[in-house]
Amino acid sequence: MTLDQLIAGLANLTLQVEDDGVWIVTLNRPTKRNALDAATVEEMIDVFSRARILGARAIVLAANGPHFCAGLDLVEHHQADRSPEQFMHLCLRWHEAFNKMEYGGVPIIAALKGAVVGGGLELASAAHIRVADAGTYFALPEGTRGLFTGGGATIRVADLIGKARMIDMMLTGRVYKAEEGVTVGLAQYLAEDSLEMAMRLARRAAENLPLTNFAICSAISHMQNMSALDAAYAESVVAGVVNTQPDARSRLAAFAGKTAARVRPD
Ligand code: 1HE
Repeated sequence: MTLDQLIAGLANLTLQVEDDGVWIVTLNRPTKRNALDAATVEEMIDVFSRARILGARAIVLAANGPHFCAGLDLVEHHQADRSPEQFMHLCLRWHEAFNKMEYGGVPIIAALKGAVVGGGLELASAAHIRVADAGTYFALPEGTRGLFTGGGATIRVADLIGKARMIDMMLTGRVYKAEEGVTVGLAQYLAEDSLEMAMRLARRAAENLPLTNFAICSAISHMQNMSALDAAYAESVVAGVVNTQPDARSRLAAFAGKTAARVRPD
C-alpha cells in the first residue's frame, strides 16, 4: 500500500506528512469526542503497522475538538449488544493497534487535551511520550460504567502510575488534572500548547537515526517483558546492531573531532 492509498482509506483519522518525515495522525471524530469505534481501531492498525515502512521518522498523535479521546464508543457498544466472544475479539484489535504503536519502532508523541479517559488513556499510554496542556484530565471511568479496561490499561497505565493508583482511579472514578497527572507519571510534559510542544519533540526525535529510534521505541518495551538475565542478553544484541551501524560513524567522527555538540544542561 502506498502512502496516498493509506491516506485515501482514512475516514476517522487524518494523516498529514511533513517534509522532515514527521507524521501528524489526528483523531477526527470530534462530535463523538473521538470515541473509539471499531472502524477507528482498524484505521489505527492500518496507519501504525505501515508507518515505519512508509518512511515515518516520528509521529504526533493529535485530536480534533476539545477532547483527546473519550475511550470506547459506548453507543456503538450498547447498540451492538456484543457477545463475550465478540468483545474479546474487539479488544484484541485494540491490542493489535496499540502494540503496533508501542513496539513499532517509530517514536509516537501524544498531544493531549481535555478528556483522556478510559480507552482514551489506554491509547495515550501506548504512545512513547505524552504532552498534556492545562485543560487535560485523566480518568478510568470503566468502573463506574459497569465495565473493565480492555485496551491494555492493566499493563500500560499500571506501568506508568503503579497498580495502587490505577485501582483507585477505577474504584472511585478519581480524576487526575493535568499537573497532578504529570506528577504521578501519566504524562511527561505539561505545556501551554501540547500540539506545538509535541511537534517540537517529534522533530527532535526525527533527527535521530531510524535504527536507533527503532531500538528505543521497540527494544525497551520488549525488554520490560523479559527476565533481567534475558533482557541483558537482548540488550547486548540490540546494542551490537545499533552501535555499529554505518550511519552512526559520521556522528562518532564529529565527537572524536570535537565538532559535535556537548551535553549541557541548557
Ligand atoms: C460518546 C462518547 C463515548 C462522548 N462513546 N459516544 N469513557 C467514558 O466513560 C467517557 C464518556 N464520555 C464523557 O464522559 C463525555 O462525553 C466527555 C467528558 C468525554 C465529553 O463531554 P462533553 O460534554 O464535551 O460531550 P457530551 O455531550 O457528553 O458528548 C458529545 C457527543 O459525544 C455525544 O453524542 P451526540 O450524538 O449525542 O452529540 C456523546 O454521546 C458522544 N460521546 N463520549 C460514544 N465514549 C476496550 S475497553 C475500553 C473501556 C472504555 O473506554 S469505557 C469508556 C469510558
